[in-house]
Amino acid sequence: MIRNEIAYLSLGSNRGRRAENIRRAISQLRDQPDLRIKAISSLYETSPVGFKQPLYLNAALKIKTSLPPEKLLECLKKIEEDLGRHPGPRWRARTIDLDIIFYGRRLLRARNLVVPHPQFRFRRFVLIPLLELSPRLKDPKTKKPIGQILANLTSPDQKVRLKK
Ligand code: A4P
Ligand code: MG
Repeated sequence: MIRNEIAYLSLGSNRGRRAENIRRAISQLRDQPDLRIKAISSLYETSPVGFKQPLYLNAALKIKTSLPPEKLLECLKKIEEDLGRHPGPRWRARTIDLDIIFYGRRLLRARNLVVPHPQFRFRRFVLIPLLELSPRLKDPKTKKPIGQILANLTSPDQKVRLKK
């Protein structure tokens, strides 16, 4: 039996009914036997990072789980698959993205799973919801408080606003 670990997840959607997609992902996570949701951040509307695409809704979750990291990833991929496909072959775009940001204080570098998530330090859309959940949280790799990482970020083009 694995000891329960605290993990932080990032959720994002920019296709279809974005808030509904996030709500459904959370509801599916709630139904998982080996996982408990401890806290859910607000929803944030965020400008897309990377190529040009519609605005995202993003949120973060704090969970407690007995699933080892690779099983947690499998579980997230399954939920993405369940939610991400409209019927019909044309609409295969994923409507939900579920990423593992932290898994306890572990540093993982497998082919299919890197934790902490390699991009999170550059992403206001991840850092701001995380900070809302756990203001004192530290990056297990650099040991820096996430508030400090956010404060040092120079990316004014990354707009993140609370979704009412
Ligand atoms: N993978 C490795 N490490 C992880 C991890 N810590 N958590 C692997 C989750 N997955 C991880 O991911 C591709 C592969 O990454 C997975 O199969 C897994 O084995 P994916 O979710 O299938 O594809 P993706 O999301 O398109 O790729 P990636 O690299 O995860 O993209 P990102 O980094 O998630 O970026 N802008 C805003 N404002 N908000 C967003 O949410 N999201 C993206 C997607 C781009 N721009 C955005 C947002
Ligand atoms: Mg992803």
